[in-house]
Amino acid sequence: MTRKLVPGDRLVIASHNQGKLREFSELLAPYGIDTTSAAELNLPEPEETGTTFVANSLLKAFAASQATGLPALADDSGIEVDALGGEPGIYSARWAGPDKDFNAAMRQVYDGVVAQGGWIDGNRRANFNATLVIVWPELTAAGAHASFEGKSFGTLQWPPRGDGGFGYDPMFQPDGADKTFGEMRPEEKHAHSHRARALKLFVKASVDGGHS
Ligand code: ITT
Repeated sequence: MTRKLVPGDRLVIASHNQGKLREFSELLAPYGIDTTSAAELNLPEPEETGTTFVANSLLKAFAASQATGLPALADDSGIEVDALGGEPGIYSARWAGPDKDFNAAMRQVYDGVVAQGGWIDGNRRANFNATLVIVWPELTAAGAHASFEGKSFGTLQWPPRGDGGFGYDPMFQPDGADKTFGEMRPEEKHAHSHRARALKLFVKASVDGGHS
């Protein structure tokens, strides 16, 4: 059995990250879905004990769905730096520490790359990953959840540029662009972003009228 959201259906976005929530509301606006969020509902933040994007995303979606009885969509995401063997990856939020200091986290990425042989072209490749999981509370077993992955490949920049977006945006320039995500307007970022790509797959599979 498959399930699709129709206009007016309620969906909880299982996130407390205001940057992600802003992007989801922009990207879902055309479909008339009534969205709320884990942050707005004051749901507890589950501990991210998984070792993969999909495991952590499932854990967040499941917790929000259990707490609300609503379909829940979670996003586990991060930046994977080639020269760092894919780190920080699923630990991207944790590199910013309890104060969510992304200037310090970006500096840690920069220092790590420098330590791996220098801030040279071949060392600066990276990609963002977003893995979305939808949990349908009323479905069981096979149909109860599904995952969708989007990636954006590009080059790390130093110093960081722009004050738009969130997280690591000012130090990432997607391929085919001459601006960092931090310098882009929201719709420019969506044209290149991992989250918009994953959401497009979600919409196609799970939103009525989302196939076009
Ligand atoms: P939730 O779990 O509540 O959704 P979180 O910030 O803890 O919020 P994650 O565990 O998925 O989310 O961590 C992902 C981190 O990766 C996030 O905090 C950002 O720093 C970074 N990140 C993900 N997508 C990004 C994007 O589009 N631009 C910049 N940084 C991004």
